[in-house]
Amino acid sequence: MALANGVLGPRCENIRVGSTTAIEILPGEEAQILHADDTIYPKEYLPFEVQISVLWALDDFTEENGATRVIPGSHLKGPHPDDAEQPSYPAEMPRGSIVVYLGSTLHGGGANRSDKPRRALVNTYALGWLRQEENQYLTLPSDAVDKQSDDVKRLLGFQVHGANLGVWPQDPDGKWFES
Ligand SMILES: O=C(O)CCC(=O)C(=O)O
Ligand SMILES: [Fe+2]
Repeated sequence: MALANGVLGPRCENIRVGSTTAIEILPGEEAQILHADDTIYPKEYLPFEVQISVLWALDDFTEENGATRVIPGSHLKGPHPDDAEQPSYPAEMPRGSIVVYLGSTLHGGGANRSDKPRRALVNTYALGWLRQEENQYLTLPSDAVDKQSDDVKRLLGFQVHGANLGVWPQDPDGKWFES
């Protein structure tokens, strides 16, 4: 959270979880196409980083089993077809580690040439004034949201941004009444 706030905090009042994904790459699967996760947003209007991704290894990540491949520095060049031809490197790491990449960094799951699945979780975090990749308000039943701490509710998007953006009566910070 400190990393996410450090990268995104200067451009918003609070940050949001964008998406929460579980990924299992099975033995024999080919490498994913190298891509930037922030292409869900119209980046031509946003000349700065708007999200970061945090990928948790649920198994040891090796080049053989499909460790996430990353092109270091690709966030500096912008979306150019040639960027995908730069060398990519596997984020080899023990289970329980994370790899963090900016929304515009080219990356992708590797090919799994081992005989076991390679599992991961990916959370993205985005500027608080952007629409979230996954619609948490429709995805999560309200009784499940009610059980969360105020900090988790805020992260899920149940929090106003500024004085008026996304007001709702049960906002943990009570902005409904101020707006
Ligand atoms: O599973 C991985 O290593 C990366 C997955 C990924 O980049 C994605 O699904 O956007
Ligand atoms: Fe990705």
